[in-house]
Amino acid sequence: MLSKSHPRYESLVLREKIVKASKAGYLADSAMIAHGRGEAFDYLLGEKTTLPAKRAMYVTVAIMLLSKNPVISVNGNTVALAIDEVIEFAKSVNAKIEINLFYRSDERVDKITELFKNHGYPEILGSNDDEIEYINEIKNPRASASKNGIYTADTVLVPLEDGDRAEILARSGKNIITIDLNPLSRTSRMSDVSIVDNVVRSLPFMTKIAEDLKLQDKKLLLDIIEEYDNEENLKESLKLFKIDEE
Ligand code: PTJ
Repeated sequence: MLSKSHPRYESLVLREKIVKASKAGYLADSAMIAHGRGEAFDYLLGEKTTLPAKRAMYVTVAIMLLSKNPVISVNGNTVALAIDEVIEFAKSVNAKIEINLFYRSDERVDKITELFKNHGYPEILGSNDDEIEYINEIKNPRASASKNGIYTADTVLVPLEDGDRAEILARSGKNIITIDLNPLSRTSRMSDVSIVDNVVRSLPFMTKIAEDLKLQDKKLLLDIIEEYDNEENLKESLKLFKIDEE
């Protein structure tokens, strides 16, 4: 039993979620390593949502609200840490959710599909019953894409991954957005919008932004997108990492 008075309480709660999900059998074997990497970056960030992250989140919501077929891709870690937050955000911007695993196995996909059903979201894409296409250029199991989801999407949010998929999807003309605590990851560098923040903070934050932006004119959303420079924003994010006492 974790005590709320522990100074690292929130971080320990997240670790416990990862351990529980690992025991439930739907995480990748290396999921804890990926989590540890995220934890380290978050530590250096002061475990707070920064201004550049907030800016990227406004742009994300604007893009998703203007998209015809926005899709949120989820892997084992994202589900373990933030399944309800993903569902809430997807509903707020009218996006679909698709299971896409780097270490894909039918068993893991079934378990995650079941979990979404239990959390009131039976319409999950990328399940073993779904119509799956393959993106040729991607040479690993992330190539699988639901015909009605990532395959035909105009915008894809790919949280918590470091790989070549963002670059390949972006090249195919889709808007690619990531939530990654590591501003130096290949996915962060290759995405059109990179939110350098923890998925557990950014997803609920974006649900709130969506409530506001949904009521605004299309022109304002277009202006938010137009004014944004991801490279500049990533540089600003990087500067906020604390590597000394000052
Ligand atoms: O479920 P699967 O089979 O798709 O596998 C999922 C993992 C995460 C194991 C797989 O995608 C993987 O190995 O990922 P990487 O290459 O370790 O990349 C994970 C990225 O997510 C790293 O850049 C981390 O810094 C970042 N990260 C970790 N935890 C968080 C995070 N970013 C945001 N929020 C977090 N909580």
